[in-house]
Order: sequence, then structure tokens, then C-alpha cells
Amino acid sequence: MSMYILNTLTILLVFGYNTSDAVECQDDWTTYGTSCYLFGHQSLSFYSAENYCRQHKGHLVHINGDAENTFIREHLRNMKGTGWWIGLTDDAVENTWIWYDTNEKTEYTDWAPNQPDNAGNNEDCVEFNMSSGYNGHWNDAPCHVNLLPICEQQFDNVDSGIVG
Ligand SMILES: [Ca+2]
Ligand SMILES: [Ca+2]
Ligand SMILES: [Ca+2]
Repeated sequence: MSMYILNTLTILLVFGYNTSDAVECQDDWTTYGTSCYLFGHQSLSFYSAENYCRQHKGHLVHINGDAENTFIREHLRNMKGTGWWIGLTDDAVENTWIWYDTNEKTEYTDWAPNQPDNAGNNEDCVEFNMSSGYNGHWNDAPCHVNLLPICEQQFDNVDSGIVG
């Protein structure tokens, strides 16, 4: 076996192992499982927030299950903002909740009590709300209000439970 092949194998072993262990995220992004998260500092409408995430090569967060939802809640407890956009909307069909990145109906939800209520017949976008009234659960809100974006670069479905 030539030295070149041996070196290549060594590199694959060392770096291949590391990348399968955890995702390495860019500066300012937070790692969780096989995704990277960016917690924005500027309040934007839902659609502007999604554009902001796309400019950073991501989407508004797609929460795949309880583990990811808990990670986000714990992270937000240490942040200043109260309302944070996640990538869920019923703007196409009322009360049919679709993830913006995959266009799939959500299986997992974490609604605050009495939500979603489509208040004023005008609430089609979902926020993660850390105020005492919502206590870190989801609320449908008007898409035009300015809230903070949570962006995700997803490399695999952390909580999907679908293997192979
Ligand atoms: Ca996710
Ligand atoms: Ca609605
Ligand atoms: Ca609501």
C-alpha cells in the first residue's frame, strides 16, 4: 500500500469519525445534534425572518420533536427576547400547520394552553413565547409582527425516529 493511500485513509478515519460525532457550526451558531442554530438579534416579520435565515443558508427552525424543542427552550431562557419565530405556519389552509422548509404537516406540537386560537382571525405564524403567559410554549401570532428569528441548518432529522 502506498504512503499516499495510507495518508488518505488516516485522514478519512480521523475526520470522518469527528464529523459523524457532532456537527461543527460556524461562529455565532449553536450546535445541537446534527443541526446548527442561529438566534437572531433583530426583530422581523415572519417572512423577513425566513429570508434572513435563507441569507444565512438556513431556514426558520423546524422542530422535529421534544428533545429539540427542549433544547431551544433552555437556550432561550438565557436570551433577552420574549417572542421568537419558528418555521411553522397555517397561512395556506387554516389550522393545517406546515413546516416552511419541507412543506410537511407537523406531527409534533407544543402549543401553550388555549393555543392556537387564530385571534382576530389573523394568526397564521408560530412563535416560541418565553413570557410568563406562555412559559416557553408555542403560540400562533400575526405573521406581520416583528419577532426574533431562530434559524436552523439541518443536516439530519434529530428526532424523526425514521432510520433507513
Ligand atoms: Ca430540526
Ligand atoms: Ca391561523
Ligand atoms: Ca394565538
